[in-house]
Amino acid sequence: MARGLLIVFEGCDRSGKTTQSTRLVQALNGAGVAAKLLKFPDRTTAIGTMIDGYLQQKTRLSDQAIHLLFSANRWEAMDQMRADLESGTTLVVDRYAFSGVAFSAAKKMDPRWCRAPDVGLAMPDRVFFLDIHPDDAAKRAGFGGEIYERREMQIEVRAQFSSMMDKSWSVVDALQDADEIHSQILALANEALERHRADPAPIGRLWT
Ligand code: FDM
Repeated sequence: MARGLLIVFEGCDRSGKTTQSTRLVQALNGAGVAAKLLKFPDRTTAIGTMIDGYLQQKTRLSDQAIHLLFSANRWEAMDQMRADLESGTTLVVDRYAFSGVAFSAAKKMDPRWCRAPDVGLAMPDRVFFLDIHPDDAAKRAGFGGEIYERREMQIEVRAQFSSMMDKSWSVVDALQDADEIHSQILALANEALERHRADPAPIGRLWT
């Protein structure tokens, strides 16, 4: 049996990642493809609780410490993720290490330092970047008051994401109708699954 694919959604706040990642998993499951939804940060773990306190501005942490906690939150999920992928389950992940680098680098941290703790994570097979200008995103629901929900920060984050794109990324215009976005992404995901079935490749290691 072919392993599952690791599919990642990235984008600025309120770009529709949660809606679209949920819909993709539902569509894949409906078509008989084993798929599971994950989200980073996973706020349900002990590390995730610390991250949640920081994001909600209840606790303070240095830029370096919070960056490493975000990375540790991915590493604590990695054994299960690899096991799921190896057993044929496709994982659809709402934010991943690219958010880790984009948000920290937007705070003027060294991008090379930011990448280091995530080196060797399971490599995404496809990244869907839901692209929206932060001014358009701001017209959606109001900012929730978390620490990074500021216009200047979001603009810098978007620029950081752009600098990380490679051929595994697809940029999707997030201003389109949600159904249209879903069908574009589903078509791209199905294409990736078909290519993988025809020519399976082992799970790669990120940034190695
Ligand atoms: N975020 C998310 C980071 O700064 N680093 C990371 O590694 C990850 C995964 O946390 F502002 C930021 C991005 C966002 C915040 O994300 C919480 P959600 O998707 O709103 O829960």
